[in-house]
Amino acid sequence: MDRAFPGVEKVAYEGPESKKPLAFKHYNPDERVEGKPMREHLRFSVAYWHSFCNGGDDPFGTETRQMPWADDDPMQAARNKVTACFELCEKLGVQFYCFHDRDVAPEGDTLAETNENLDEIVTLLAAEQERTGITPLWGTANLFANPRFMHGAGTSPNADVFAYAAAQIAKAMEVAKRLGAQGYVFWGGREGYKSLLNTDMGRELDHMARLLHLAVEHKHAIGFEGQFYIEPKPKEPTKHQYDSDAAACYAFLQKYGLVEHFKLNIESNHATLAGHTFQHELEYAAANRILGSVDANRGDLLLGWDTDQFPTDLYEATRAMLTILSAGGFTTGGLNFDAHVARESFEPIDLVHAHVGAMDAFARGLKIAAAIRADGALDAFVKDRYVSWDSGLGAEIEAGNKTMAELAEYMAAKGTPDANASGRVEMLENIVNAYL
Ligand code: XUL
Ligand code: CO
Repeated sequence: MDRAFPGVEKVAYEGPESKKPLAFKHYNPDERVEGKPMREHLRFSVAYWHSFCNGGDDPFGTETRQMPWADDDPMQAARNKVTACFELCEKLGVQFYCFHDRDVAPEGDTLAETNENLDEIVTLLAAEQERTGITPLWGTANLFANPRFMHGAGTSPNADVFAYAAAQIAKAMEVAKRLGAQGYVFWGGREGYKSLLNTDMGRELDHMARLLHLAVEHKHAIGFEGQFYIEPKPKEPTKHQYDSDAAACYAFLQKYGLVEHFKLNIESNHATLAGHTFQHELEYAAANRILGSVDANRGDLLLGWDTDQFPTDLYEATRAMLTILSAGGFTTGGLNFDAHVARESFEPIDLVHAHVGAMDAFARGLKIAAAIRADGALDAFVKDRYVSWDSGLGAEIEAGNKTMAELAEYMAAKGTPDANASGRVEMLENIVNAYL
């Protein structure tokens, strides 16, 4: 394979007036927003699996995508994907990529052969990283595609499958270390159940926690310094996934003494599958100081599955950036486009259009969120809404200085509480719209 995206130049920032499809209208990497260049706020990442492995098949039809990196020899295809990935990242000006072990190299007949395949490709990835300065935002292990994981990985009733998962994680973490990945994600692909009739839920949760504790120990043993994340998702492929949403993950991490070792990787489409908004999940993670990274994509609210579309909704991007900015922004995390092109968008250039639009949507969301924050209209309203807690009775309750009996006595003497103030929901929605 020569070039995967021939004829595509490096995508340039041309400003909001540009009509050129493959130009950024809003993403200007060096432009400073709240004192920091946009590239450092947004930390975009290309997802290896959707971009270079997923050919567009669905339950009703075969692959449609033209993939110049394809080859009958799976190792040659893997080598070609490396070239294609770095070509795409360079042309987009994206600094990061994310991958599962099995995205970058095919499985062999034995674990040893599989690891050899991986090592060969990781050497190529390292060379391309050296050439370009592009590095992994995070790595992960695919513990869901191979039939051996049909009952789960960490939650499998088969202890040997648990051991296989551990071996795979150990190797994937070593690869992440070698490539300088800033993080490592645990998405519990099949860590859940199809039927409770055959499931010992309590035991499965204990096993999952054991696997994560082993991962923490191994991380320290090999000196990998990346951040660990759990990626919540409520269903698909299992009927119920244990990491169903941010709150379930937080409860799990607390129960098993893992909170200090993990943050969350919040995915927009997973939030909506859980019956939450994307912003809800981000806020919940931020409120509990476990907001780590984001898989930026979009679902279709009329469909009940993980459609993983590229994110182009400005309102959604604005809301997300409001929460991310107020949480202090990303440190090790970033915006990974866990998204694939539509089955009918089958040409390589469609992948470039998709990323350019998504990057521009988040750049615009960032600028709009920063403008809203600069005026302080929303923040001032929220602060004022809780003013009764800033002094007097509220401050005493917050400080733990009042008993329930004292509050009963206080209210008995006062008779009725101070009047409520309006929540002004529509006024606030109008304020946000005024910036879009
Ligand atoms: C699946 C999903 C995964 C994780 C990484 O829905 O989002 O691709 O992001 O395993
Ligand atoms: Co994801």
